[in-house]
Amino acid sequence: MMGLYSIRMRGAEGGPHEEGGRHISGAERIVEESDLESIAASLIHRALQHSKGKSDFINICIDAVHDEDIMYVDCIAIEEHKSESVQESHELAKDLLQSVVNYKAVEQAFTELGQLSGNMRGAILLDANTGVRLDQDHMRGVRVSHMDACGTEIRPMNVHMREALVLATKVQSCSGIVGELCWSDDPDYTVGYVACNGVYHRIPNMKDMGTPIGGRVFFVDINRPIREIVDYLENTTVLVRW
Ligand code: PML
Ligand code: MG
Repeated sequence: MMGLYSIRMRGAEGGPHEEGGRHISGAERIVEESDLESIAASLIHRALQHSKGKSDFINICIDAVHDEDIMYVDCIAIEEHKSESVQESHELAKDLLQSVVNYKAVEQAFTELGQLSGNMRGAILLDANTGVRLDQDHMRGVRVSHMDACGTEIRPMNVHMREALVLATKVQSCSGIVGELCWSDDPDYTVGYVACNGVYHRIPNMKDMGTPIGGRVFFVDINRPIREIVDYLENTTVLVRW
């Protein structure tokens, strides 16, 4: 593919993120030059019409992607789970994560997400053996970026799932990361997931309807410099093949 651009949007209310604004929405695509203008318009629309509020700060950043810098990764497998309650969902998520993450670190992840007083733009990084927090900027976290999917979608999915699956696939492809836990910060979206062993475990009822706080935790289990992991997640361009 030639002529691709990375386009990234982040929107906040009460000023820019770096000046204490509240994170409203972030999204990104990797698209052909001819699609840039229409995608920019749709990203601006998202920042302005979000269920979490209306952004009064919107940052759009566009840069060309060079073909030789793109990594292609196959989409991870999807498993749909059933659950009747938040408690049942959290127990299931904990069981799944414990195949790759120490019990203490799993518990710590739920504590961290449960204690958030506001939404982070990025994810929390935890040591999979000890549960110790590894990322440097505790307000921002690690923001996975420079990714999209290519090819024909494998099945119908809503925008939440599409974006989460792309992100989770990039994160699973990062050497040193063994698992991920996520539920949405959108008050009206309660589906979340656990990703581990190359599988996206989609779990309903990960939080109560109306809860405006959510987030992500990545579990690190390798002696690799954190800076390398963060650099891969934030800067390496990954296209997920459906
Ligand atoms: C988000 O919206 O920030 C996370 C969404 C998780 C998507 C889960 C799904 O529907 O598969
Ligand atoms: Mg969101």
